[in-house]
Amino acid sequence: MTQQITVTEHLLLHQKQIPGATGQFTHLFNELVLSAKIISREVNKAGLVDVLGFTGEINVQGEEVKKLDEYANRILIHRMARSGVLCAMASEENADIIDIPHGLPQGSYIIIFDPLDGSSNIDVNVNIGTIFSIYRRKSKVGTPVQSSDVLQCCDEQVAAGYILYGSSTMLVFTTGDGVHGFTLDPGVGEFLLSHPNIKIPEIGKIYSVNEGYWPYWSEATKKVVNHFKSADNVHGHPYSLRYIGSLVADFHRNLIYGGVFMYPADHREPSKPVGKLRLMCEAAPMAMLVEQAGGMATDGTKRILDIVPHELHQRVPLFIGSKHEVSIIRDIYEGQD
Ligand code: AHM
Ligand code: MG
Repeated sequence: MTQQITVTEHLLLHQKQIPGATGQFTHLFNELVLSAKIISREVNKAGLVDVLGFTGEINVQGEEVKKLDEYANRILIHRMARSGVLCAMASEENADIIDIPHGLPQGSYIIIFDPLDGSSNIDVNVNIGTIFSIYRRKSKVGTPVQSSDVLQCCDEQVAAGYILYGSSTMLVFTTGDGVHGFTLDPGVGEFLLSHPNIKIPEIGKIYSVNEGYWPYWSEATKKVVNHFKSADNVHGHPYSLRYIGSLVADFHRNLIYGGVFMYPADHREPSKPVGKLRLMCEAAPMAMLVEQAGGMATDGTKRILDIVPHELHQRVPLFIGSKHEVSIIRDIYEGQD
């Protein structure tokens, strides 16, 4: 650890610099951090569930055993609803906007999350993560929340980040003043500042994409991927391919080492090409992070943060990472129009 500073201390120090700050945001974040610790504890014992024979529909307490992603979703909804500073939530796991239950105090923030992204990796002990995105409502406090409060332009995010459940648990986030990484010290149960002011290298050496979908890609997408596979690029040799299939882990590696993550639109559905990743709970928060770290995020041609969502679970192609690689991708797609 470079400094023994906790995430709460970091926020309090930062908050002092914001005129008119009320402490609501710090409160929201404290609830998020506690949820992350609870989810991390459960993720860490996921393998033991089999060993100890707790699988199946009913556990020894007679309770239904929930899948880990459902558990993470429940924890987040339960804790965040009681933070007293939110007016609405949305989750990748829930079709609609989640209202704050009647009778609980409310505030002006909105949180959108993917409770456990990459959850198909849980059974094989591969890294997974929680992704979050925070907005402030536009309509008047005390009036019913409008869908336009949730479907705001992605550039209106006030904070975004993820928790990576890996060899250690890390919280990486931005409130618009750079990207900071905190590592959970299990001995003291605190996230400690381990990666202050993360900057993504301007030029990377890694490309990350599920190349198995090659037959479903457009000619432009094949050209993009060929650029990184060939020797005809800035390095004079092919890039390394690294793909975990877990966005948080793939993104985190490229953030630190430099490189580009791609999830292009494809023609798996014959109707029209579509990306897989969700704009609001996956692409937008990662886009805010990468820009704050000095990188770029586009849907091929358009900046992700310039997109105004028209629905909660909208999907989008995603190209995100170091400036050099994302610019090359944009130039290739723009040249194909
Ligand atoms: P999920 O939200 O259902 O977990 O799916 C999102 C995940 C991302 O973590 C990852 O980048 C992507 O799906 C991998 O998809 P694929 O298996 O098609 O490569
Ligand atoms: Mg997801």
